[in-house]
Amino acid sequence: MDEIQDCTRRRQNPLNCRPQGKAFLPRVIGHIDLDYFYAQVEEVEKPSLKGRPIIVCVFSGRTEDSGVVSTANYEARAFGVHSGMPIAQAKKKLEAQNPEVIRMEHEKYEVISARIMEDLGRMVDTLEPTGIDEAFFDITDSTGGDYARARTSAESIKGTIMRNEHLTCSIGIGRSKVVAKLGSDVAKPGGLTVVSPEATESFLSPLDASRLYGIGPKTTSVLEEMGIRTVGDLAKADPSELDRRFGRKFGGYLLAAATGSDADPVVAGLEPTQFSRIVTLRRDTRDAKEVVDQLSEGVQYIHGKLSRSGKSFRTITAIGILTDLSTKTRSKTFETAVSDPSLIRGTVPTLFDELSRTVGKEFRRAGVRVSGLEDIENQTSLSEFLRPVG
Ligand code: DCP
Ligand code: CA
Ligand code: CA
Repeated sequence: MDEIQDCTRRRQNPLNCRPQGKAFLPRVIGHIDLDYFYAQVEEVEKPSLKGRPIIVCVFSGRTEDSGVVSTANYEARAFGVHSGMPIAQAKKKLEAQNPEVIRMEHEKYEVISARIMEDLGRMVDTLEPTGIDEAFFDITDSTGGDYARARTSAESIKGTIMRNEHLTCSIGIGRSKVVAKLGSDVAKPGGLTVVSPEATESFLSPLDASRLYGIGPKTTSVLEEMGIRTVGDLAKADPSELDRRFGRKFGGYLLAAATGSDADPVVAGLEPTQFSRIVTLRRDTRDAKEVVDQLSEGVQYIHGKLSRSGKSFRTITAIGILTDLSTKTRSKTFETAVSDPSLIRGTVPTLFDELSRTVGKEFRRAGVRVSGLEDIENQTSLSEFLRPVG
């Protein structure tokens, strides 16, 4: 707990500490990002692909190969393929490699993302998802500001995602969002970077300033004009000169970012757009009734979530994760948002009946999701809708 005492002693710099009583806890902020996400999901679904170059593509449909690469695994990246590259160009680079070309299925990655965010939400104090495969989190309270405990937490997060989804991720831990984000960047793929408060300066200073969050090519070239190349150079820059060149707000941010003292808090995720629950079945089965029975508590949980949040929903989805780890879903969407939770209990068995008839394998895990959430006010619930007026 030396860090806390130290932080308390350095009362002059409470920026990256959180007051707790008379002391300050060093903030412990994390950033997690899944590795080559869409492509890794495809590998998990079909392990025989592992080791081969994979490109996940969005086909525009105009000609056979028109469209762009959504992402590629590291085997494909080794040949210069990257996100956003035209498919034809990527295929050319991989001509001699026999690449696996896969059509992007957004829904599939969404389901997995939602499951991971749910697991994460239970393991951290505050979770702020920032994209389909990444999030900031705060574990200051649960670790007591102790960076050794933070390492253990991060390892257990990685372990949970590996156990539940067979996916690797990269995590950075530090005293600010900027440090945490850089930490996960340098850890990529598959690593963990823990930057304790004392190590912040030596971690940041050799890195290129262009790697700081929010610094694009334009800012980089102005910084270069000023003779600033590394984060260390930026930390030593004249604050008034930075203000003059970039304005007070961004100038101030640059200096804070470069010293790892940006104070931006982790803010709990935006309004939920869905509620879901997934369970691992007691045994692999294709029997829809058996699956639905084991989901009873999950459905109860979603009922509770809906009524506490005052939300209505439009879509109910049955999710089946099969023994080969592929994810299959079947949904029902109502014409108007509905708020009667008993509709879930009524609909889920039918959806699983259909699902078990169409999939050729047994279910290993199963779940239910309601999505298309809207605030209940101004909504007509289906039961109201069906009730004769007057
Ligand atoms: N994505 C996309 N188009 C882009 C960039 C990304 O469709 N131009 C999708 C596919 C990615 C996912 O978003 O798998 C996450 O994006 P990341 O930038 O985190 O990239 P990856 O996860 O693919 O790779 P990395 O290991 O570098 O994080
Ligand atoms: Ca990623
Ligand atoms: Ca990402």
